[in-house]
Amino acid sequence: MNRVDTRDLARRLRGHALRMTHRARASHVGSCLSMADVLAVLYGAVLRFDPARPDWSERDRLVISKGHAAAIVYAALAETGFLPIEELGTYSADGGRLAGHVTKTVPGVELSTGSLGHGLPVAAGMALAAKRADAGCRAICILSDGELDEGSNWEAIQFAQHFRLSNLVAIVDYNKIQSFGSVAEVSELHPLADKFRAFNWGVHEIDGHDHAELEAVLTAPPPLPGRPTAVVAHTIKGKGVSFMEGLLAWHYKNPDAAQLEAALAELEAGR
Ligand SMILES: Cc1ncc(C[n+]2csc(CCOP(=O)(O)OP(=O)(O)O)c2C)c(N)n1
Ligand SMILES: [Mg+2]
Repeated sequence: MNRVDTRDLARRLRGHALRMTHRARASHVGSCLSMADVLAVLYGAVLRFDPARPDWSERDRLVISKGHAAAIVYAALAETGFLPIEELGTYSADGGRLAGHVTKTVPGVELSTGSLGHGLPVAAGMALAAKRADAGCRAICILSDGELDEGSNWEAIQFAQHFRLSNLVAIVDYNKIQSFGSVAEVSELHPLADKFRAFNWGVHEIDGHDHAELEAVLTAPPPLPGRPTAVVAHTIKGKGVSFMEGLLAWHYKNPDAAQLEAALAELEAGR
């Protein structure tokens, strides 16, 4: 994998997600922008993959458990050579393969997701299989914070430490907002890092928009040797577009033409 400028990649991913949700009149643009930096660092500097061989047995397995953020996941796959960039114009369109939630028939996607709470259990199974095969690859799962309301996650968190899945990484996109309210209102998670620690996970707690921090923790050995790793990534829903940041409404709303233009101008100005 060639080293890329991850900030530039993140900016392109944000631009794609804005255009895609505008064109498709689709929801979840705030969810996409929240994880743009995490995805850019993963694909630009961390993951082991080969777009010419999506099924390469030694690839790292990236499971996107917050499958509603599909637009930016497809954007990342297009920017890294799994899909033609032009295909992003078919996002959520009839007859296309880029469905509104992450779908496994798209090259580079490991698991269809959208029903929250399934990604981490499957990623734990992938990590266990890789460990038993001595394959040397990792399973990395991106979860949303609201998704941790699902009990299946906590079963997987317990399972993963028991089987000493040191090749498993859970990245929590901790933007403090879910679909009908803040995390604090719906089901408070604080102190989230301590919860993982209590389950015998090693934990990094970082700014999920800081590329240097992201790259450092995602390339480091497990902080708790022999155990899985949680990256509690503090983020801002809608990050990168001033009038979307931290606002619940952009979980559902899509940008109209004027808002798209304003958002793209902000991204351009931020270069
Ligand atoms: C099992 C399940 N219940 C409900 C939903 C509907 N739903 C879609 S996104 C979402 C929550 C969004 O908030 P969060 O999980 O924090 O994700 P974010 O967009 O903030 O990253 C919900 C409840 C779902 N997709 N799956
Ligand atoms: Mg959230």
